[in-house]
Amino acid sequence: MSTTFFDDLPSIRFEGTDSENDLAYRWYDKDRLVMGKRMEDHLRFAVCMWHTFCWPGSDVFGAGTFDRPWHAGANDAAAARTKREAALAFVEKLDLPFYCFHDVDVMADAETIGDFRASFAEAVDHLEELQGQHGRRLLWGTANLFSHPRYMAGGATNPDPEVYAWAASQVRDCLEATHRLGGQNYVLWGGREGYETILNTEIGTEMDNFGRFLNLVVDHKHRIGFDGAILIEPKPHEPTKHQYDFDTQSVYAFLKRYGLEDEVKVNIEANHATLAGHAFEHELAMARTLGILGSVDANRGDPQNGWDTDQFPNSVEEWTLAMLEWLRAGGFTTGGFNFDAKVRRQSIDPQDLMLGHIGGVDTIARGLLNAEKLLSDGKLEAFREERYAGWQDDLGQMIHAPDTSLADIADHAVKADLAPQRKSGRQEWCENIVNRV
Ligand code: XLS
Ligand code: CA
Ligand code: CA
Repeated sequence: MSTTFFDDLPSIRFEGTDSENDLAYRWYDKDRLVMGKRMEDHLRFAVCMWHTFCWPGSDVFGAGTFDRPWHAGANDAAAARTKREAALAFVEKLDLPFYCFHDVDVMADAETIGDFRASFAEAVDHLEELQGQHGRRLLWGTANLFSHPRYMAGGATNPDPEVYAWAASQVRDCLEATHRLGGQNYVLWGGREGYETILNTEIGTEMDNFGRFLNLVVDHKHRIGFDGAILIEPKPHEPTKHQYDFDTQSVYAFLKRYGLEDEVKVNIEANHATLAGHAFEHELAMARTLGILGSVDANRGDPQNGWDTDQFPNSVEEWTLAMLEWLRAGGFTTGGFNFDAKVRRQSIDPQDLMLGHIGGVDTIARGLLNAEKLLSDGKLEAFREERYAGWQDDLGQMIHAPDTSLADIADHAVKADLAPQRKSGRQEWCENIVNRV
């Protein structure tokens, strides 16, 4: 086996809450049964390529701060190979089952369409080997349709059909590679599928082109026999001012309009939920209710910064509420929790990458255990049921009967001289129940 950048780091294992070892899991005990299922099978954790191995620690004011050998020179074939080797070895050391990538994360830079395809194909051959060698699997793949200057006005919503066609080539290859590598999902985050100013934008044309693109992707998925899920990742803005995939509810409206509501689900990111002005658990609850919860990008924003800081999850409280919604949804089928998160740019040691993941893994595992307690204790569920019980009674049934009119309901209210009694919503009691775990 070749030597990789992370050779000096230990393998991470569960040691329990009494452990003094920083490089160990305290809560994530992969074989522990939670509601009849192993923790590892519940949580299906993934490490992302882009933040953890590609991002050099740069920001808009400064250059990269990390010393990674594959960043020393150009991103050529040799550098890309070293990076892939390091990445898969790292995921194995963390003992997490999955990883995720964009096409450009795993390959050498290439300008022409022919070189791009060749470089990506080489990367995919190598990844197939590495997956076997390290016993890791692909949670999802995605094509990057936002970094290259050609995509400055988007991929599927670009005013230029030639850019659209370039995007089609990338997505075809990346979808086929995801299928070949045993990927469980294929993600489309519409990074630049939005616009900056209405003065130069035809919203109708852009949305129809985007709808057409998605239909073509779904059609191709069926043609090649890929049985993973196609997922849209909502985000309200950044980089564009207005994005067509703002949040779960607007994505659902989009899917309905283009006839895709049974074909496409969502990949919900915690930080994108909060950027949209929602609680993370709201987005999960909405996706559950609409039947489109696919997968989750696990991270957090910063309560004082209004942008996508992509930090590692560290709030057990936030993740308890999230995991409650997630368990109510029945958990994942093809999805998983992907750490779309980056250590801060002053966290320059390789070990910091491990500490970030360990913290995120334990936060989510602990949230899961708390949510299990809340569900088995049953107080919240029973209270919710009781709050809506009237809908099972005669009036609730009558309101929903297909031949009932608005006048029928109104007449009932008048005839029965209805005087509804107010009942407490008991929010503080609910919050106290959560805090007890
Ligand atoms: C950016 C997104 C991106 C997607 C994959 O904000 O989170 O990383 O997850 O393209
Ligand atoms: Ca994401
Ligand atoms: Ca993000």
